[in-house]
Amino acid sequence: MEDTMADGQPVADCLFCKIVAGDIPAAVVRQTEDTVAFKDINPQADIHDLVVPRAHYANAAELAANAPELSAALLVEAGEVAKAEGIADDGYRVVFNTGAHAGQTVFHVHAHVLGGDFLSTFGN
Ligand code: IU
Repeated sequence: MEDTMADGQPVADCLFCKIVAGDIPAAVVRQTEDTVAFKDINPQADIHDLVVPRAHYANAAELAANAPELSAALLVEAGEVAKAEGIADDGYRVVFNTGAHAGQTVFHVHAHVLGGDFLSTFGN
């Protein structure tokens, strides 16, 4: 798993830090003081957005351990994104992949917000 200082400072070669800074374009859905939400470039559902804190933390556990208020803000914002996308009432999924075995490829914590139709469930 990627190791960082966990102080929230931008990381030079981090893709999502570059999107937050506006250096790489993204289809932004919503922004707050603390977070940016944008469309996933390789959607796995009808609606598939990513919600990232502006501050850099490698994964959800690192975020929660070092910035608990920001981790709460990220979850609140995932709900706001679902509302903005019109999927809040029918239901949606929030996923945090953590580490290689989970398939995490970008080591700046991000909530996947997935919905728009029935999603496969564990075991069926
Ligand atoms: P993961 O949980 O680290 O596997 O998710 C990373 C996501 O970032 C994945 O769904 C990619 O499609 C997505 N993504 C993106 O939206 N824009 C990019 O430029 C790149 C990846 I690279």
